[in-house]
Amino acid sequence: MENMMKIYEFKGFPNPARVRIALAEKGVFDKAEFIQVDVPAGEHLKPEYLAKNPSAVVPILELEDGSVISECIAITEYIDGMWGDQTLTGRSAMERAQISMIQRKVEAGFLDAVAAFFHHATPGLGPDVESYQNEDWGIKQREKALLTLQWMDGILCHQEYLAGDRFTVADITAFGGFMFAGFIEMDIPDTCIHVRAYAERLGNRPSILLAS
Ligand SMILES: N[C@@H](CCC(=O)N[C@@H](CS)C(=O)NCC(=O)O)C(=O)O
Repeated sequence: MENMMKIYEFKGFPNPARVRIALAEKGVFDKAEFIQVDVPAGEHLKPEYLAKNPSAVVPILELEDGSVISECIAITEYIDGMWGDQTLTGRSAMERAQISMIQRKVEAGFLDAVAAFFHHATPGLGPDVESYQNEDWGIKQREKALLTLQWMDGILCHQEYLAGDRFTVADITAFGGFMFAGFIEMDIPDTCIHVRAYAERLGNRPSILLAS
């Protein structure tokens, strides 16, 4: 089939969900074949997978010519650019810059920070996978995630989505953060009322229901 893509992932994990949501939003879920990499069992650390992604994380996208794209944001750029209007990553230079700016802040400040807390300040994926842990740093990352939620609350008190009045990749990244936070039972503070309502709205979105 034309443009058939292989997605190496571990279903149910937050970063793979980001790519699934992007595919569902663009209506091209059926153009992807999903290949499971058992991350808790350390399959992503084996030489066959490292040859595809030396960063040892899922997901990756592999095209029919063998080229590989890693990093959810890059994979989403590809999917968004390949099919239809660039609704997720933006059309004009200004729109693209604004979406990119917010996405990056949410990724570094929330999703990656929650992930770092999990990997460093909890048993994470267990001793076979967690080769280095720094608890103090993990705890600091949790504080960073809470500050980012406050910042998001300030945005969401006057607009429906993080990068404006429509759903973009910044919201997909935020949902990955909510998934991760839910997984480790880290609550969204009661004070972040706009974030709490937004997380619920996202959770009911058809693409997210289909993908996560
Ligand atoms: N920045 C990466 C993050 C990918 C990532 O951290 N994936 C997790 C699964 S949700 C993973 O593979 N973790 C394996 C590990 O930490 O050993 C992306 O955007 O794709």
